Amino acid sequence: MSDRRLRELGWYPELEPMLAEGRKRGLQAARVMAASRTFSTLLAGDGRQLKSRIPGRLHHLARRGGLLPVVGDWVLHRPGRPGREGVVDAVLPRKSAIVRQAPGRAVPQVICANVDTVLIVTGLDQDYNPRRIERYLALVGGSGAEAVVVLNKMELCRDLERCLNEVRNLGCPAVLPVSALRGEGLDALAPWLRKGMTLAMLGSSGAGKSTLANRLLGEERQVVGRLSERDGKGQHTTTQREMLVLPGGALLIDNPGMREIQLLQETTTLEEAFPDIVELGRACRFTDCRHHREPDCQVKEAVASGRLDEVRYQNFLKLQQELESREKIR
Ligand SMILES: Nc1nc2c(ncn2[C@@H]2O[C@H](COP(=O)(O)OP(=O)(O)OP(=O)(O)O)[C@@H](O)[C@H]2O)c(=O)[nH]1
Ligand SMILES: [Mg+2]
Ligand SMILES: [Zn+2]
Repeated sequence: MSDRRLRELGWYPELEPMLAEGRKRGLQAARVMAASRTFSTLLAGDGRQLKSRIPGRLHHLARRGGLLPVVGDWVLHRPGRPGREGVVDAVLPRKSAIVRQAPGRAVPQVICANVDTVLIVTGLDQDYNPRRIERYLALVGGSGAEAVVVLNKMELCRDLERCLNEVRNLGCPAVLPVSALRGEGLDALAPWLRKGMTLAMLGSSGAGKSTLANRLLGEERQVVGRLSERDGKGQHTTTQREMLVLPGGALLIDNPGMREIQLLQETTTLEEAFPDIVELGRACRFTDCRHHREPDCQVKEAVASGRLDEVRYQNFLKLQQELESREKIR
């Protein structure tokens, strides 16, 4: 039987037979708190953090559809001798997986696993965009996790009722206004923060995910970034995905801010994703302008004059290129 301590880290009974088999071979179960291509930081049932190597065998299997550890995974590992790192032996089946579209890659990428609840964190400043929230809801919809929309920076919102209604109309029953900075509204998160529950925060850079993590931790552990003075966006302060253990025993994954392009579904068209650019492009000299190297391009003109965000334009070019290469493959 697995002990209570594993359950407190989010263990689920379906994995029990695999652990029993693994124990016969001297393997132990642990949860991935941080992951790179070569190493995982594991949290063991006794609360210890261990460094464990990803052997070539797992990379080899991954090329044929096997799993490589991501944050939130349960793994079987062989502990190292005292003071030495161990080795990850196997990644156990996932009960949920948060997947994003990686730019320039055909296969969607799993960013974290075994999450019970995704907190879709949006700032009620320039970040607020119901259409983007809708895309996050679609992404979480297929993951096996429950979605909760956290409307952060509530003290900056002039018409909170309107925003709340707008987001509730997207079909998500749980919409919570909070101020991570001031520590307001956080009690409403309690039902999702019980011991052994796993949460992951998704949202754009600057939405306040790490600020919220620090609030829930009760200490300034995660680095918080400033917003750019030019466009009020975040600066991708968090770069490492990491699982944190909250004082009440819930596990919280702080993610780096997502870029617009990583939210796009397989079926997305350029027109759906970038209606503003399509609109600007109506005035280009060539009707089939790709807004890249063509002369008299109104889209490039809008970037040059600051009316169109440079990063958004770059994302447009990336998606255009990606869609064209998909066409070629077909
Ligand atoms: N006014 C206000 N500002 C906030 C609030 N929460 C966070 N911020 C500010 O928003 C900025 C970005 O916060 P972060 O917590 O670093 O944002 P993040 O989502 O972790 O961003 P990345 O790590 O880049 O993805 C900081 O200047 C925070 O002080 C809030 O409730 N109200
Ligand atoms: Mg952050
Ligand atoms: Zn153009």
